[in-house]
Amino acid sequence: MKKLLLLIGVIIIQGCSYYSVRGSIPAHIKTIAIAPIVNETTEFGISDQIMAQVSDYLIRENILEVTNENDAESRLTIVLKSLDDKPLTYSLNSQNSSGYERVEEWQIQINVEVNWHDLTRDESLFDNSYHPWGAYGTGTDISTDKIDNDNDGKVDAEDDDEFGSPRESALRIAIDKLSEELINQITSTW
Ligand SMILES: [Ca+2]
Ligand SMILES: [Ca+2]
Repeated sequence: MKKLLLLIGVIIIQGCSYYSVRGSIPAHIKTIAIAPIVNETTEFGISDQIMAQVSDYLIRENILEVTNENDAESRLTIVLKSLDDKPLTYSLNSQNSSGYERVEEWQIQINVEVNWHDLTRDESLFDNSYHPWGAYGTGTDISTDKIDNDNDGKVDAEDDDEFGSPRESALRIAIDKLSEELINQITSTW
């Protein structure tokens, strides 16, 4: 009986904690501004892409109102520290005449540092780093490369997220993951 009561208690507490989609965001924070992305890499155009995808995600999830910094109660600062393009797998019979292995699959990884700052109290809400990645092959389109580019268990036609030219699409996938991880962090930090 004690165990049963305990179980019921746990269910009630868990039920309450999922009550709001805002998760545990401090009650006085209702707006967020995204500071201009700092790009410390040589990858061209990636700042705009991160800005667009993270804002889209925030707006779509509708957790906080995205606004300009003058009106915002909190500020998200995103610094792109580095970007790695590295071989993930090699084909089995890949030794060519020159003795080099042929790369069959690549992984593009972005390394990002993020700070979420409470502008009303001038204090940090969190500091975190993220290392999301996407995979791509040597084909023409990631919808037909037989690679699970976002590592979600669905490959090519099974996955709505897998489309487009290899490297650009793998980068989009990495930024999508960044957006998702960031929003999860925002709603679960407190
Ligand atoms: Ca997939
Ligand atoms: Ca694929």
